[in-house]
This record gives sequence, C-alpha cells and structure tokens, in this order.
Amino acid sequence: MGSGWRGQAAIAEITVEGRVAAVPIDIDIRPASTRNVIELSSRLPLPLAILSSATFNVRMINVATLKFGAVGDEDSLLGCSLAPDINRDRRPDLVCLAAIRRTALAVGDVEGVITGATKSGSNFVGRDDLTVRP
Ligand SMILES: [Ca+2]
Ligand SMILES: [Ca+2]
Repeated sequence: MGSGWRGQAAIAEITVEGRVAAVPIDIDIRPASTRNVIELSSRLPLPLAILSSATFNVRMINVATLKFGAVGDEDSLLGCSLAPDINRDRRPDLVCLAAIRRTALAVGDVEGVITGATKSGSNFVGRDDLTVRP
C-alpha cells in the first residue's frame, strides 16, 4: 500500500480569461457500485471517494473546503478519511460521507459535483454520474 506514491505532485493550474479554473479530478460516488443510485428517502450517508492520480494527491486536500451536491457548493459532507486505495491504482484515496438531504439532489439529476481546494489553494472539481430516486 502506498508504494506508488511519489510525494506531492504539483497541480497544473489552467488560466481561463485571467481566472484560475478548477482542476478536474476523478471521484467515485458509491465506490462499491457502478450504478450510483441515490435514494432521497434514505437516512444513510452517501459514500464517495476522491481519487488520487499521477498529478493529484488526496493528501493535499484541505478537507474543510469540500462541498458536494447537485452543483458542488452544498455543505453536505459529514467527514472524510484517508483510504488505502479504493480503485487499486496503488495511490491513496479519500472517502467522504455526505448527508443526502443536504446535497440538494433531486429526482432527475444525473450528476453529482464535488468542489474543494488544496492546502496550497488550488481549486479542483470532480463529477460522477448518478441516478436519484425518491
Ligand atoms: Ca460508483
Ligand atoms: Ca487509488
């Protein structure tokens, strides 16, 4: 575990019209499932994984900045913890739990969005498909 990690990789910042755009990262809503069904009536928290990559290490995340929901500005996260490796690429991942009723997700939505910043202040955004049921 963790042997593939080579330290803190720099995130490339893309400047669009003078502003720093959020760097896209990979997430996995419901890591155990590919269907990513969200049941609005469920009181169970929704697990989602933020995945490290060759250019992004979840250890760099300022967890207090994370938001997740229909557009990505919802204060829905209950907490996060570092996981050994969710997607078996030998890089550590971060697993977070979201309170579904605080996500603003509604039936018909097809995507969940997470936004946040690294400890050095770089913004990132991750998206994953989902299906919302009553
Ligand atoms: Ca999934
Ligand atoms: Ca991983």
